Amino acid sequence: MKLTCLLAFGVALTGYAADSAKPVAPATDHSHTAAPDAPPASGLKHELIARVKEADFLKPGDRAKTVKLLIVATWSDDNGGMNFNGYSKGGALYTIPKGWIVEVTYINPGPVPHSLIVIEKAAVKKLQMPEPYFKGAAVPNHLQGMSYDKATFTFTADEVGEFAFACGFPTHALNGHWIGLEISAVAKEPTLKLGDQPAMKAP
Ligand SMILES: [Cu+2]
Repeated sequence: MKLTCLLAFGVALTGYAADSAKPVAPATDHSHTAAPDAPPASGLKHELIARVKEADFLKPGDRAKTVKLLIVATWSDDNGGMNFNGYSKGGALYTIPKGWIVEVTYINPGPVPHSLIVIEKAAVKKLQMPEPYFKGAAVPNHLQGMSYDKATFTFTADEVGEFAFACGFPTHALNGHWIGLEISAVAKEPTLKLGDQPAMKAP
């Protein structure tokens, strides 16, 4: 099992290295060479996201003006795994009314370290991440990232503007590992837009 994990880790790293040099998805179909009980080539720990569905990405909070977000790194192979909830380069967008409290759960089921931090949208082009824009709006050790793990953080969306949920691991945001966060003075409730789908509300 240990050997298998190391092998999967190596494959994922190789895939990532290739991806950062050339923006194409790494080959992930090694099923014909893998043992029947081997994890997929991307090395995901599926138990971390076993019961997660798209409807869990945005849920009502337990109190008024509170919302729960679930943001999963490496949800799909999109952008070589450098995606959140399956989207990269701002392809998904959370809209939160100003003043709401945002409770974020972050999961990385994969072996490649990622993290999550709220920054101004313009900062996704920076090589190094700034500090979180809102107080507390990042997972611990966001520059180091974490693999096979989850973390939570809460912040108050007390300023209107265009922001991003970005990966704080150096160079990842620059390579597209971010989705959008708009804090709105006019939105009445939180929504999530995934790609071209209509914006969805919390169920
Ligand atoms: Cu990342």
